[in-house]
Amino acid sequence: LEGNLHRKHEWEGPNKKASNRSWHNVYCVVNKQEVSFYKDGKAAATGLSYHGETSLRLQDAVCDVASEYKKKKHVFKLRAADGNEYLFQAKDEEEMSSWIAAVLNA
Ligand code: I3P
Repeated sequence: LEGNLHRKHEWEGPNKKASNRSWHNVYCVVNKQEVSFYKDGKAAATGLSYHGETSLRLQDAVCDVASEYKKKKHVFKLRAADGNEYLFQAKDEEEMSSWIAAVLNA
């Protein structure tokens, strides 16, 4: 699965809050037990990642609706085994469910 999502970095490691905590529109690609981030679909095609970020390993990741996050709708959270945690906002419930399923099945 790939497409645009709004992303907020919450944790950059166990007990380490992310320093850049604002929401950004990123193009996300879930593939082969990894999620990769790009500025847009064109950048994804060239393989040039968003701000040079490395892909996030999805093995043993936890992904679910961010029911405790009330400021925005259709938000899900993804916590990777390395302690990175992100919030993602989809455009509606259906899109959110598709992303959660894609992450869990990656
Ligand atoms: C952040 C930005 C985020 C906000 C975050 C701020 O500031 O306002 O939208 O998260 O709050 O730190 P900046 O743009 O200056 O980096 P929310 O939208 O979830 O409130 P936080 O630090 O409490 O997560």
